[in-house]
Amino acid sequence: MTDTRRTWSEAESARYRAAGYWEGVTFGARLRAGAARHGERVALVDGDRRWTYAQLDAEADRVAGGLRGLGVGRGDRVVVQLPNRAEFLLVWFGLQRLGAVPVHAMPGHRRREIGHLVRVSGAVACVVPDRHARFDHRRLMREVRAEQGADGSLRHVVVVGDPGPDDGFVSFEALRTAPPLTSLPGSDDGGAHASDVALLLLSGGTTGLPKLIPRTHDDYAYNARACAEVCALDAGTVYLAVLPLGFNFAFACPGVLGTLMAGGTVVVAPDPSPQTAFALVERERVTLTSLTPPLVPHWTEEAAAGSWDLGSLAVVQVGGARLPEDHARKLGPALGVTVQQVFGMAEGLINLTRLDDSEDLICATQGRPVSPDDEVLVVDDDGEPVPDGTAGELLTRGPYTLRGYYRAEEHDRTAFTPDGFYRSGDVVRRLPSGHLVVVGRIKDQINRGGEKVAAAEVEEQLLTHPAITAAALVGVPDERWGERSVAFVVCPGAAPGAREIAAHLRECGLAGYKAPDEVVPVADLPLTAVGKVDKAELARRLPRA
Ligand code: OOB
Repeated sequence: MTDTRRTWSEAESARYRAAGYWEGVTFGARLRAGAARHGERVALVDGDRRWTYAQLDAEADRVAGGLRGLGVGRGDRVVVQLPNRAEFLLVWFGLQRLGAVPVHAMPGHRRREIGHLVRVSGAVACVVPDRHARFDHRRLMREVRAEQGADGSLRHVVVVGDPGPDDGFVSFEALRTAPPLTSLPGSDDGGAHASDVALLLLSGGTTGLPKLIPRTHDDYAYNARACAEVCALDAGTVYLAVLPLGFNFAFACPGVLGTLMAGGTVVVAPDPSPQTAFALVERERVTLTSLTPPLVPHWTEEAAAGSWDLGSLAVVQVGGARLPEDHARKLGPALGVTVQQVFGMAEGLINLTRLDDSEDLICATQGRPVSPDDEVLVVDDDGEPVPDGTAGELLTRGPYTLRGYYRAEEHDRTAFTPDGFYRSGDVVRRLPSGHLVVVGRIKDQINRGGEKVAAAEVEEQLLTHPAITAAALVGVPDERWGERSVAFVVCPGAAPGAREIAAHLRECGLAGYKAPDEVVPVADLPLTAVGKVDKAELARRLPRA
C-alpha cells in the first residue's frame, strides 16, 4: 500500500514555517538538544525510577539500538500498547531516534482494535506489557499474530516484563541492554524529516473501523508548544500524567511533550485515583495535571476529605468530554488551583481556557484555539457560517490539524470540505471572545466520559450475535459518565441481556469499554424520513432514569 496522504499545500507549509510554527526539528533531534541543554535535570519519574534528560537520551539510543537489531528503521510503524509506565516513553523516544513511527494504542484495546491498527498501519512490530489490569497481552498478541498470518507485516512482538516461554516474543529488557549502536544513520532521528509522519493517533471514530491520524514532527511539536505557551510552562513545570499516555491530551496538550520541550519533569501515575495522584503531587511537587470529567468529583471529594498538601499544584486541566459547570466551579477552590478546560481532538485543533480568563469563562466555556492561525468556522446544515452565539457544526483548519486520515481516501472525501476544513461533527456556539461552548454533536459517536465509542463499530458486532437482527447504539445522558451507551436490539426470539452481549463483544475482540451499559429489546427500529435509524426517537423512548 502506498501512502497517498493528503497534506498541507506548499504555500500553506511555507506560511506555517515563516510564522515560526513549524521549526523543522524532529522529535529525535529535540531529545538530543534537550539533553545538551538540560542534561542533569530530571526528565522522567516513575515510582522510584528517575531519568535525567541525559539519561533519557542515552536510553533512547539503547532502545533504538535494540529495535534496529530487529530490523526496525525509518518510516516503519510500530504499535505501542503500554500502560502508564516509563517504558512507554523509552519506547517512544527509541522509535523517534530511528525515524520510526509509533502507533498509539490504548491499554484497553483488544484483538479487533489491535489487529486493525496493525493491518492499516502495516506495523512491523507491537510493543505490549506482559500483563496489565488482569489481562495477558501476550495472549492477545498470539491471537493478533495468528490472524495476520505469514503474509502480514507484523514481524516482532516486544514484551515489557516477562515475554513468556516460547512464542518468539522479544524481551524489552534484553533489547535495551543489547550493546548500543554507535553509528545510526543521521544518528539523532534515523534521517527523518520534520515534515514526515512522526506518530499515528487513533481517531474516536464514527465508522465501523477506527481511522489513523498522521501527525508530523512539525505539526505535533507545534501542538505541544502552543499549549505549553498558553499554560506558561517552564523548566520548573512538573507534569503528572494521570490519563493514558497514548491519549493525545496527556501526551501533547501540553502534557508530556510540552513539558519536556520546556525542560520540565514528567511524573507518570500508575492509576488515576486521587489517592495515588495526591501522594505523587506531595512527593514530586507536581504543578500541572490533566483529567477527564468523570474523575473530577472524586478528586474534589478526596481533596476535601484527606489532609493532602497540594500546595505545588497550580493548574488542573479537564477535557475530553463536557465538564458540567458546577463540577468546574467546585474543583478550583477544593484543590486550590486554576482550572483549565480543554476541548481538543486527536485530529488537531486544541481549545483552552486561558489561565487569566474570568471564572465564568473558565467554568462555562471549553476555551478558544491555541494558535492565532487556527481557522474555526461554525456552520449550519448547508455549510453556511452562522453568527456568534448560534449553534452550528465546528469546522477547522490550521497548522496542526490533519488534512487527511492515514490511508483512508474514501473517508476523507466526506470528513473534509473541498478547501481542507476538517468536519469535527461537534456542535458549538462561539462567543464574541472566540471561546467555544460545546452544545452537542452530529457525529454518530458516544462520549463515555472521554472514551469515544463509534456507534457503527459496535452495531456491526452486535449483528454478529445470532439472536439479534437489528441494532442501534445510542448515547443517553448519565450522571457519572456524562453519557452512557444503550443498545436497542431487535430480536425475533429471546433477547440476550447486557452481560451476554458484553461477553459476545469480548469474543468479537472488542475493547471492554465499548460494551453497551444497557440493552433494550425493541420490536423494530424507528426510521427517519430518509430511512435512517432515528436515534433521537430511540433516546426519547427510553424511560427517564
Ligand atoms: C480528545 O480527543 P479525542 O480525539 O479522543 O476526541 C475528540 C472529541 C471532540 O471532537 C469532542 O467531540 C469531544 O471529543 N471533546 C469534548 C471536549 N474535549 C473533547 N467535548 C466536550 N467538551 C470537551 N472539553 O478528547 C482530546 C484531545 C486533546 C485534548 C483534550 C481532549
